[in-house]
Amino acid sequence: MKFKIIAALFITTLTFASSVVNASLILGTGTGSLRGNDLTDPENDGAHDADINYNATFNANSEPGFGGGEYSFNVFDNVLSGGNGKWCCESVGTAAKNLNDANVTGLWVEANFGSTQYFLDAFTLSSANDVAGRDADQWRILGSNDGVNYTSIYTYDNNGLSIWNQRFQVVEFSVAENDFVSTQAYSIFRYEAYSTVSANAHQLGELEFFGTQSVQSAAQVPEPSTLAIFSLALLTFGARRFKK
Ligand SMILES: [Ca+2]
Ligand SMILES: [Ca+2]
Ligand SMILES: [Ca+2]
Ligand SMILES: [Ca+2]
Repeated sequence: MKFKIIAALFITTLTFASSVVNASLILGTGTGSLRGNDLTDPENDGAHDADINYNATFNANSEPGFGGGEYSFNVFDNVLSGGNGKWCCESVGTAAKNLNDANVTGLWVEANFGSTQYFLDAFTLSSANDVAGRDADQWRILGSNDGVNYTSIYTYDNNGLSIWNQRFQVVEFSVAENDFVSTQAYSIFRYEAYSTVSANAHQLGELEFFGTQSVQSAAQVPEPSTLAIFSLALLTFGARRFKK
C-alpha cells in the first residue's frame, strides 16, 4: 500500500516535471485570441495581403511575401484564416533533426527592426487550418543583431508532437511565465522550423513578437531636443563669426 502511494507520487512528480519543460499558455482560438499590437505592427493596421503599414522589414528563405500562394509573411498579417492568412506548404521533412548540430537548417521567416534592439518578453505562435500533421514539432525562436550570427532564445524539440491541440489556436510563451529568459537585446527575431509532425508540408498561422526596447538602441537615436540645442549653438556660433 505504502509502495503504491510512493509510486503514485513519483509518477505525479514526473508528469508535472515533463509538463513544465515546454510550458506555454493557450490564449484561445481564432484571430480574436491573438494578443495583437505586436512589435511588427504596434498599430495593428498592416494590410492583409501586402507589405503596407508594418513596422519591420521581413525576410524568409521560403516564399518571402504577403499574400501570394500562402507566402511566409502571412504569419505577420494579424489574421488567422485559411488561404493567405497562413504560411504553407514547403516541406522540411518529418524526421527528427539533431538540433545540437550547428549546421542544422530549416524553413525560416524573420522580422528585422533595423537599429532598434528589443529584449524579447513574449511571443505567440498560432496553428493554421490544415491537418495537424503539418504543424512543426521542432522549431526555434532565434535572435540576431547582424543577420549572420543567430542565437537561440527558445527551442521546441518534441518530434511527433506539436504545441497545439486545436486549429487556429494561439499559444503564448513568455519571460513572465518562465518559459524562457531574455538576457540579450536583438534587432532581428527569427522563427525557424526543422521538422513537422507527420505531413511533408509545413504550416504556421501567425507569429507575434513582444519586447522591451533596449536603452542602448534608444540612445542611438538623437532626441529632437538635443538636435535643436545643437542647431541653436551652431547658429549662435555662425552669427558671432559673421559679426566679425
Ligand atoms: Ca503599423
Ligand atoms: Ca501582428
Ligand atoms: Ca496570419
Ligand atoms: Ca517530425
